[in-house]
Amino acid sequence: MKTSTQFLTLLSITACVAPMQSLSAKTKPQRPNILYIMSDDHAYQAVSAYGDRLAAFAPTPNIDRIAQNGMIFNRCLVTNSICGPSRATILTGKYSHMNGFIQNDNTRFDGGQQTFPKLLQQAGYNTAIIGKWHLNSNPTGFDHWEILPGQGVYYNPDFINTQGKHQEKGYVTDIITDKSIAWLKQAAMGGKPFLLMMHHKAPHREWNPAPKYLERFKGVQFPLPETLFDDYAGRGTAEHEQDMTIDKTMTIDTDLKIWRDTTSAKYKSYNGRMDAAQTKAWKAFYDPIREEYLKTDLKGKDLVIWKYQRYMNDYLACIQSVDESVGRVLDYLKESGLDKNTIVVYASDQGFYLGEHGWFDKRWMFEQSYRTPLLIMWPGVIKPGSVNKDMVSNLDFAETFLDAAGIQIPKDMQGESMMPILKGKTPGNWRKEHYYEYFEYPGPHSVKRHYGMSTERYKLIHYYYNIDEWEMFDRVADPNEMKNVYDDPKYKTIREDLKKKLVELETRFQDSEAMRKSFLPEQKARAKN
Ligand code: SGN
Ligand code: CA
Repeated sequence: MKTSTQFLTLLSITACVAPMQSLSAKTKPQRPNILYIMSDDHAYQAVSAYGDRLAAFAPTPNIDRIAQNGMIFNRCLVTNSICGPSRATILTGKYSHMNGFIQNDNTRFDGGQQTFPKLLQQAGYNTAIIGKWHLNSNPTGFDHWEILPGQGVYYNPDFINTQGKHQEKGYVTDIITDKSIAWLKQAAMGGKPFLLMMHHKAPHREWNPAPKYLERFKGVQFPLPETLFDDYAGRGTAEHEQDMTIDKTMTIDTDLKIWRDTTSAKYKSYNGRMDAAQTKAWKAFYDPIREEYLKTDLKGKDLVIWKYQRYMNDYLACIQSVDESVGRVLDYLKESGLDKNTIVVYASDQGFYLGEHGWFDKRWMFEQSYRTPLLIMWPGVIKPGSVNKDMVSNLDFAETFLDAAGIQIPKDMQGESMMPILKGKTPGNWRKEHYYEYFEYPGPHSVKRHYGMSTERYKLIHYYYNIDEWEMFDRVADPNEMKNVYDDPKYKTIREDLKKKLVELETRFQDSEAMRKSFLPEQKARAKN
């Protein structure tokens, strides 16, 4: 199914569509620029173009412009719902067990391996990455890189480039945008097509909004998710033993900025990065909330709802800066005329829970973290206002960009080019099943290791470490994924079929029980000795 479209073939097709018509037969057609914008932990529920429950309350008009001018993907899935692994998959077009970056903790991306930016660079693209990287080794395959160390911070952040580390003044989302636009300006003069990966830190925990957006949602009561008070009845040990609830895990102090002890070292170091004006804006906003909180002495469900509202205020306010950033770069592309030949992609590294199942964070194969927002515009190729429902994946991004640039897709990449989909024609043999894996246990939020597969309707999940439990969900009968039907006799035939398909997927992607075992902490400890 791999459509390794040759450059000329691609052009003969795209030339039929509007803006390309300006090219005379003799002009050497240009390869498209690629602007890949990725945020960190941006839930599809918080992109208003998806029309989810928050859409009317916290619109993202600039991100939505990409959908209006291009295509929105309703089911873009990730291979491993966590930061570094998603990024490594995007770069390599390979599952974590193949590219080696299986989890955030104690893992270093092997920058010597094949990545799509390297292949674009070798084919004459000018390549850059600006913003969050989080792969523990320095970027390779980029003509220019300027990244945040690790997770990075929101206020007056440090950046690393080939010269070392330095601090910048301001708010991280704005700085990444300024740097990106500055790079675009000079890249446009070089005469080469470009790839820019603009990677935001926002809206990652602890959701620190910019001073100008602190009050953006003042007084707004956000609608609650139906499953905020999920008790995990009927589901397994993994759901019962996780550590990611708004109720128990989310902290009043760092997460919600309601510091009860402002003399604590933690408080001081937390706010230590802010300058006087930033601190003043924060105090003006959070101090009255703190006083109110201390007075009211909320408990139980009332406290969970209050925390959820505070969480949404800050999370969505961070996204306002991201949306503004997208607006600024789209405006710049238009002003400069670059928009005509630039593919603009907006995605997140994974999805996120905004109170669904009582959670924040990600990691699971349930929809909110398994799905990631994806919006792409490409004038003359993608029909404006297109909606796609196919199961696409972050595994496909590398292949798609290479294909769009007319570069042969290496055989060892494991995804598929989405080029036919972008042109509005999903191939008949497009994937009907998607394979998933998650490794970071023990680790933050205690989500047990699992792997599994999904079809459009069903999901099959195997938790294999410390426990040996299976789950199966029917998203049509149970869209909120609250009922494990694995042992329900009514589903026996479907279950057996899914299990067979799961084995086929493992084989196809060169995964196995032995492979999973090789990544267990016990194995790693043994390997070190
Ligand atoms: C930090 C966060 C976690 C989060 C991981 C991974 N804790 O450890 O909540 O799951 O990052 O996030 S925090 O208190 O430091 O914010 S990821 O996006 O990098 O995968
Ligand atoms: Ca992330």
